[in-house]
Amino acid sequence: MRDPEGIARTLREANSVCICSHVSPDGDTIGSALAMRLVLINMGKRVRVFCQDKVPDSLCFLPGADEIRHPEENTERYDLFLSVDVSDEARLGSCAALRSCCERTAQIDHHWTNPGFAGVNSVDGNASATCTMIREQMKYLDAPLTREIAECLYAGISTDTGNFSFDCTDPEAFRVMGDLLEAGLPLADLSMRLFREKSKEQLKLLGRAIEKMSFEADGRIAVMMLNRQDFEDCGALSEHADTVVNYGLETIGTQMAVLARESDDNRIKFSLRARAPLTVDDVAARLGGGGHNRAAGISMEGTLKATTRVVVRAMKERLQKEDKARKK
Ligand SMILES: [Mn+2]
Repeated sequence: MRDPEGIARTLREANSVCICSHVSPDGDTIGSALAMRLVLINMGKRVRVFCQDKVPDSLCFLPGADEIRHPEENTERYDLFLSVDVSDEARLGSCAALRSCCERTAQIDHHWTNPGFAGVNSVDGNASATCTMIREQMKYLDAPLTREIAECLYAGISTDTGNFSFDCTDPEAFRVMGDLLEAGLPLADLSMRLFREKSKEQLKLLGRAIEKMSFEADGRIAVMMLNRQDFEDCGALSEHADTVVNYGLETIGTQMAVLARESDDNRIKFSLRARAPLTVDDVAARLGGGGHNRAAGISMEGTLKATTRVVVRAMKERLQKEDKARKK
């Protein structure tokens, strides 16, 4: 349940706040943390933001990103521990230890599965992003929306809604966007940075993967493979291939896509995608992986070709199951 009043009261009572983001941070948890940081600084509080893992390069331009600290660097005490966009305690990672340096705990989050692990909880599984909840929270704090805060909130809302294209994109997301634009959000510049820009290494690798793309099951499955030589030739790292699989799924006629890449630990890493109503989390789970309905991953031992054959076979079986279900 949402509790913006409870959170507002708790924040007002605190003179110092320790804000925490989740492990493997994304735009929503970083945007929420940095927006709250600015809101609380403007209210005269002492604030520090923590995250166990490094902020992704694509988010480093956000105001205050260079102020984010690793939890082990902390030497201070705080009145309040506030986690944002953290669905459960495990997602705090090593930030969990910071709670012993704080008097009270609170959280703002939008995951259905959140068990309400803080002292004061504002949780709403219907919110498209934690950042939309932060915008509402600001109203309860009478906090002015500055251009810098708008940039942070935009990063969260735009990434969690897939740049306003996922099913979770709701009227509230657009209402908040109206506020952000009024506050001077440089939309064209930021959307370029967040959704279009790629490094030369990323683009070269993408070219390589698309050139080698093949199709199975009459074009319904797109298969992409990147071996160690491809990464070397492009001067690229494994993370540069993170969004490559989406291009497979964007091919007309495909319903599933897989990217197989040789990783440094001698394992083969698979990224799976599906269009609705097909799912890939079940395919991944069968082979020891996991993930979401339409975006899942697997890590396997073996050669690139042999393991890819195994994964593609499982994907074909998933397609056949869907075909049978539809005939009924
Ligand atoms: Mn989120």
